[in-house]
Amino acid sequence: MSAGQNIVVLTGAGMSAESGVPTFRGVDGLWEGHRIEEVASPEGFARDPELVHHFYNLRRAALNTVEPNAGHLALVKLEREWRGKFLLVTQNVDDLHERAGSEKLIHMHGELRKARCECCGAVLSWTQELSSGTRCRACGEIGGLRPHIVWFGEFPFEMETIMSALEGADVFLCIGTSGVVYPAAGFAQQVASHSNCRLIEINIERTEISRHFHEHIVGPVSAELPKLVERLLSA
Ligand code: BJW
Repeated sequence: MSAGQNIVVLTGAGMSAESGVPTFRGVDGLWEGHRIEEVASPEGFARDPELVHHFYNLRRAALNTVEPNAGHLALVKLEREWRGKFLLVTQNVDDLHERAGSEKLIHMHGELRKARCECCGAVLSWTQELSSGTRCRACGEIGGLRPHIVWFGEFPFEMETIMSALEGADVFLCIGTSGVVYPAAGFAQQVASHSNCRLIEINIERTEISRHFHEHIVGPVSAELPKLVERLLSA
């Protein structure tokens, strides 16, 4: 199937669940009693910056304890062996795709291991804790650094590149996302409406967007994605 065909892969929290990164809307979907919308918004950060920094500090530190799973590795194989254009778009802010070896990758919701300075705009690699008292390495200002994360109400990164890849996609593969957060939740419908693109979803359950897919594979990514990649590469 891969000769001259373009593939876009979208991943969500279910991609990293088996690596030990909690999803947002599962049974473990609350964080210390807070919904994600309360901590992942500019309003939440303005209201209580230390709470929001604490949330991201814990999650950044937790990245040290997790590893890519068989699903991440399968996508690396797909990228290397696919003969058409390939783009991996992740909503995840962990770095498991790049640690597995993925290269053509867009983090549309940002990255936990980066900080951004609201004073000078610098985007800095960041593996330590952040607080309202942290000094920016680029401009020296204190208090301007925030997680380099797309919060509710903010514009996701690299949307032009993503939209153009979706327009030219022959295969759209959607993995481990509940399909409730836009604009990513709209990608499947968008692709289905304007092309002959084949749409495939992998999830442990049906989602809000399953009806748009030609094929809905039920099961965990670590088991189902390696099988699907073999099938796509041999078609
Ligand atoms: C497995 C598995 C296994 C488990 N194997 N599967 C009203 C209507 C429509 C839209 C809006 C509205 N009001 C506001 C909006 C817009 C808003 C939005 O969508 N809100 C909804 C809640 C309604 N969106 C925004 O504000 C976005 N910006 C925006 O829209 O700008 C304007 C714009 C318009 C047009 C074009 C472009 C821009 C920004 C959204 C920012 C999202 N940020 C977060 C948090 C930051 C990151 C962080 O802190 O980590 O991103 S929210 C959170 O949800 C996170 C995720 O990336 C995102 C998606 O979640 P995901 O990945 O789907 O996770 P879950 O937990 O929901 O699902 C996991 C799935 O995995 C489940 O289905 C499981 O079954 C499955 N699973 N284990 C396979 N082993």
